Amino acid sequence: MTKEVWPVCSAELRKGWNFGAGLSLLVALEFLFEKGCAMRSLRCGLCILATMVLPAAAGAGDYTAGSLKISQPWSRVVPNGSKVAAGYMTITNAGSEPDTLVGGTAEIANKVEVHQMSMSDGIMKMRALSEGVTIKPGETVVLKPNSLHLMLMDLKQLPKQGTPIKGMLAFRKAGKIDVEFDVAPMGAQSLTAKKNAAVDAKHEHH
Ligand SMILES: [Cu+2]
Repeated sequence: MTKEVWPVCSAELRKGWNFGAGLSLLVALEFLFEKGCAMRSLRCGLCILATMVLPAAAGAGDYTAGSLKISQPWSRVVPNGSKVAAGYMTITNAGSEPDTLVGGTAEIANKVEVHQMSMSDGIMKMRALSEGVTIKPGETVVLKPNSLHLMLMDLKQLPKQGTPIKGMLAFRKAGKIDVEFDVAPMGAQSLTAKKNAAVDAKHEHH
């Protein structure tokens, strides 16, 4: 299990790992206090294993809302003076009914809308999706640069790299879910863009 998890180890997963390690410490303390009981010791041993493995498997930036799984909400730094920033994430619908992301909130913005960017006559155009974006059963929708995104509008504060933005996502059926957007550097194409760029550069040298 861990073998499949660690190759995608990111800052997020390491955060999860630290959290897991903290829990493990608590469980280990309980284990020491209760060592008189063999059954309990066995149970605690299993707890330790579980807390060490589960946070890594779930990822600290993943959220569940009903049958929806929201992976790694993120944003990126924008130029000084900018009044808008974007929110990105991957949403998978594991349920049997469609659901719709209709909007949300972000602590740094007065307003959040669902937007779509598309090419029209060679020009990138952006429009608000007043109906939101629907995720069909079994479907995965990716909000990413130059595509679907949440628009954080009328900013009260600029996104700061490394400082997560607290926010909320609103779904028609699953309701409201609190999330945090991790903040990537300006122009990043994904949360792990730095890593990918390094890999690409290496490939170009071949
Ligand atoms: Cu937009």
